[in-house]
Amino acid sequence: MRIITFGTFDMFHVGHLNILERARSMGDSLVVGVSSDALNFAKKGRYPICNQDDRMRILAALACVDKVFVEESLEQKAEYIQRYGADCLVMGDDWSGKFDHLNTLCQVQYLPRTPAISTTELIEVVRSA
Ligand code: C2G
Repeated sequence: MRIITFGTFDMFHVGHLNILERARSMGDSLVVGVSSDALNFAKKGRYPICNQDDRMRILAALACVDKVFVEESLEQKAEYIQRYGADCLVMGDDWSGKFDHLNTLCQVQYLPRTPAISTTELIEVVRSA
């Protein structure tokens, strides 16, 4: 079973590692769509701290990740699922319900987020240090 997931994975932290390891353990391979810098700018009005090439290199180096690609648009998930032959889409539960319409193409599973850590909180902690 091939699993697919998506994310920015900026300032990579243990919450990111947890969801990727859990996603990988649900199947035989894990493909990760990494949100492009441009997509982040469009979505959040700022660029990620780490650029997309570095974010992709970090993900590609993980034992639990088999393949990475650039996610250019949030609306292209159906196309990516088909292109990479994914059987299951895994996302954190901050996205709960948002991708249910894709369950005609593959299973859709939401996993609980790791509490008390996020890129936003890391930025705040560093800023106020
Ligand atoms: N995550 C988690 N626990 C945390 C923080 C993040 O499980 N404490 C999960 C998120 O739920 C998500 C993944 O890690 O599934 C990546 O998180 P982000 O980089 O914040 O992803 P996001 O910017 O939400 O981009 O197409 C969807 C987007 O690309 C998702």
